[in-house]
Amino acid sequence: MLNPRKVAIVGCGFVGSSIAFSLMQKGIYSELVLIDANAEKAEGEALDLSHGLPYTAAMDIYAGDYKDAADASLIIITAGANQKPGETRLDLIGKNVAILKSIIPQITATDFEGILMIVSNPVDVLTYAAWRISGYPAQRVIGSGTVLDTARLKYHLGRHLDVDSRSVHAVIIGEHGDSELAVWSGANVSGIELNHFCEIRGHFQHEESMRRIYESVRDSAYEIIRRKGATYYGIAMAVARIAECIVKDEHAVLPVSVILDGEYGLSGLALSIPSVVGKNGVETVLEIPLSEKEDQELHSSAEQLKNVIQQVEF
Ligand code: 6V0
Repeated sequence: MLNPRKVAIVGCGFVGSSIAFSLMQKGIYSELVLIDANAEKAEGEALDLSHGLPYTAAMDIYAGDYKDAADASLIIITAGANQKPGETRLDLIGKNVAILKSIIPQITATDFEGILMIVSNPVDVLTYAAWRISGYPAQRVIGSGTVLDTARLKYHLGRHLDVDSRSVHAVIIGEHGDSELAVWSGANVSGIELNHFCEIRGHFQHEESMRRIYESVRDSAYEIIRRKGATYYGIAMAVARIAECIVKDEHAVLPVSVILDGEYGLSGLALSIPSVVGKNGVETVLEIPLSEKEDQELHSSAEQLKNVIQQVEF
């Protein structure tokens, strides 16, 4: 029987342990299982996190194996190699598909009925691979997608306009990677069209500002990895937000990576698209209005991912 308040994380490196910390702060779960090929690492993280419990909500945190995760409502996979300075996300594909092939059969061998969330990179390709390997219905397999990139976009726009980033409505879609795109045509601040809001706040160089902001978002991971070797806090917050939507059955719209089945005329891949997310995973993939240029960019992003997927053996 599925326990809605139980979550498991596979891979307890920088990203997995930061997600665990972030989930623990949210107080939305009563049980957290940590799984890692390096069992001692998972045990160490579980101990360290547990010592903070007197200052958060009560829950059980322990290192375990796939049998312990069988009744979780969500399994988050962060296992795998991360980008080294100069590497793109797509460079990780061979290593990380092989890791997924070792992990997923151990999950499907149990009677796990929950949602599988992929965070390891390249996240869109691995989400598609996880769907193919698991045989689960598409709505139960999601990737963290561009939820992080969208937060980065809102953050930069918020700074640019000196407004709370939570009042900014804008989204990054496509690949979580170099071919992602910002949907400027629909961007607004509390309903005020973006360029108009920029002018209200004294900014008139729209094209130049949008180009600079987009590039900062797209290149964020490279900039962080160059300075500190890995990125983990932002993604941890993004994953915790997705997990919260699932636990609370929020039906919130988030740009998660989803398996496409004809939306935007695309299929045979996973891509980050705003979707309604609730306790059953992806409820509806939304076909949001795009300008002609954005539509072309989305299709070009999809084309690049499909070329990569064609080279992967499932
Ligand atoms: P890390 O710190 O090297 O941790 C990886 C962990 O995975 C280690 O503890 C390994 O022992 C464990 N591991 C490896 N193979 C297995 C296996 N077969 N079963 C169980 N555990 C295993 O890497 P880090 O945590 O920095 O990154 C993890 C992944 O997240 C990488 O692929 C990153 O590229 C990816 N990221 C994804 C982001 C996103 O937005 N989707 C953001 C940041 C990083």
